[in-house]
Amino acid sequence: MLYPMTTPSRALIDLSGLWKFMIDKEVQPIDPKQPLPTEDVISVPASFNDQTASQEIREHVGYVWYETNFSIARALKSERLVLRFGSATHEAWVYLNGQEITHHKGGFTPFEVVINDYLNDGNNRLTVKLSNVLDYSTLPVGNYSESTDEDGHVVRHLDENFDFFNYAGLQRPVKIYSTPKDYIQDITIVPNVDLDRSSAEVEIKTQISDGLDNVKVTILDQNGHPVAEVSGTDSSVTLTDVRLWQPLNAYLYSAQVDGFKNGELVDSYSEAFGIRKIEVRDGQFLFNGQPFYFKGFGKHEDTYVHGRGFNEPVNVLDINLMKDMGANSFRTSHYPYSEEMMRLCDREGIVVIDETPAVGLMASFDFNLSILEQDDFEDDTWKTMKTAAAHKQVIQEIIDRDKNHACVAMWSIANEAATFSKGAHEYFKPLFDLARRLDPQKRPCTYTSIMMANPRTDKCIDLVDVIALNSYYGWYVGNGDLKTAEKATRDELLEYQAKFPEKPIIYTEYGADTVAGLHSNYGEPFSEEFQEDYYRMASKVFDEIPNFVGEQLWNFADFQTKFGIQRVQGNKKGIFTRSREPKMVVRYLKNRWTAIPNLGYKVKSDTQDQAKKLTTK
Ligand code: BDP
Repeated sequence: MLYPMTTPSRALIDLSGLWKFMIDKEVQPIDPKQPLPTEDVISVPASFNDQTASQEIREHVGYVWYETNFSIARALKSERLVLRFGSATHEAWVYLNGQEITHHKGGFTPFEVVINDYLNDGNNRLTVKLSNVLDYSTLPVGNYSESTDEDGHVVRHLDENFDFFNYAGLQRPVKIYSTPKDYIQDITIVPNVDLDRSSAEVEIKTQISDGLDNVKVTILDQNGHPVAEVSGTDSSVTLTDVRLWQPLNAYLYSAQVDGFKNGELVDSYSEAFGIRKIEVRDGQFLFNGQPFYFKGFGKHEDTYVHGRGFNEPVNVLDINLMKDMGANSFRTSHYPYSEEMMRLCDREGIVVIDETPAVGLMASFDFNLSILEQDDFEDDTWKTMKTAAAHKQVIQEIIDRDKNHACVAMWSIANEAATFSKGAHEYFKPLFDLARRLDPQKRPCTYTSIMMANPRTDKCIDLVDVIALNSYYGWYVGNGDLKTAEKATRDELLEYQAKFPEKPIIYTEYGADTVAGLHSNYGEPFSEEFQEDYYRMASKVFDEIPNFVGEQLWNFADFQTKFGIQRVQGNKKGIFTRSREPKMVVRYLKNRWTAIPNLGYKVKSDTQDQAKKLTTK
């Protein structure tokens, strides 16, 4: 799916700004044929939750309504006009001038609809009804129930089956873009790199509407100089002396695609891409032939006031803070992030593990590992969850959206699912197959596993290319006891390595809640001293394990969660506060990470030869 942008043949109208807003109390029906019966406003894009002083709005479960008005410049009227939502969380019904024009379920991926047939000459009223309900059929997963109040009205209850606040609303940009009537529908780019020759065969597939009869593709280097040209909707071009897209050293080419009709140029679109090769081999994650070491974070889209809403200055700051610390990567825990963030990472050379919103796929929580170790252990998860259809949809949508991004190095199919329970393999196998089939760049796939799933209990490790572990020894298991944690961490990693020697291992979560400003002479849990001791302990073990190729800690910053006795205004495992002030541990990690090279930190002998060849070029 193409990102909406202006080109010589396309215009863009941004509908950001103040929209009318109301929660639906479900007392009186709301008629989308009429203007919304409210004068209250909310800012778009952003979550609605933290923009008012009302607890009722903040914690509302059910439906909310948005409305804005726009008109279309006369010059654009003859064009094909597409209304596009960066996301609408979690389910949307869209009405234009009172008519329902589209519906989309899933709160973290874009969708669009052609609006020409519904437009008025003058003012147009765009109304959106949203639901923030999550249940056992949605991703993320929510524990949902209903009751009735004393007046007989339905009261909806949602207990999130995950550890982040259920922010919702029109959280990403809403835009209208124009294309000519005959237009370029999609572009797929696959670079096949020959590292020895410093060349690449770049495949470019273009989907076009029926009216176009020819396509010309010009490849431009990062300075905009043409380096190759080819025509046809299914073309391939060989580039020599290529500049590789490397972690923290990005280089972007672009494919300028021109669509023709009877020899006349009709539509143009320019898609950026990087040339890089990703392989998983012999317990290593190779980036352009060299062993890559992930240094970075699990994150959230979470900031004050914006909630989960698009906040570009904070995105820029976060990437700058990462680079300053010597970090090179993050995971889009626990849902696809905004397209703008992916485009930023393409430019900055930040490596992204791109995660679906599959979080909460676990019916029970129990650290009694001896029960789990029984071969036929089964909890209720795979009988209760009805998420397979939603899961397929999000895999399709995330790959469709992000397939060309150079920054995306791996797909994460789920976070902390009940992979230790009978039924998990049957559930996940088709999803991994689907992702592998759909991804034109055939990136590695993984899921991040919960501690209850270990080398003995996890039933799905055969499905992953990289073992990605969320581990909390010293925090949730043996809180405060770093000596025991060190041994447990080492033993577990060695066991994984021995059992699956060909699969590289990374940590996708490890961390300790830390209250900024809380200090302790005794390094007690929750203090900044404990957080630093905890990370020092983990780092020591990581460096001992040859197949351990990456540390993504939990979390980049403190973030908002649902209420809970373990959460004081949210999760405090950030190494930065929610407003991005550093906790003490940042200095330690900066020293560690700036000393660890992005490529070649843990080199095995055969890749050493390959690496030498490359560096002597
Ligand atoms: C893991 C989850 C993550 C939580 C984290 C924690 O993947 O979403 O926020 O633990 O408890 O279970 O801090």
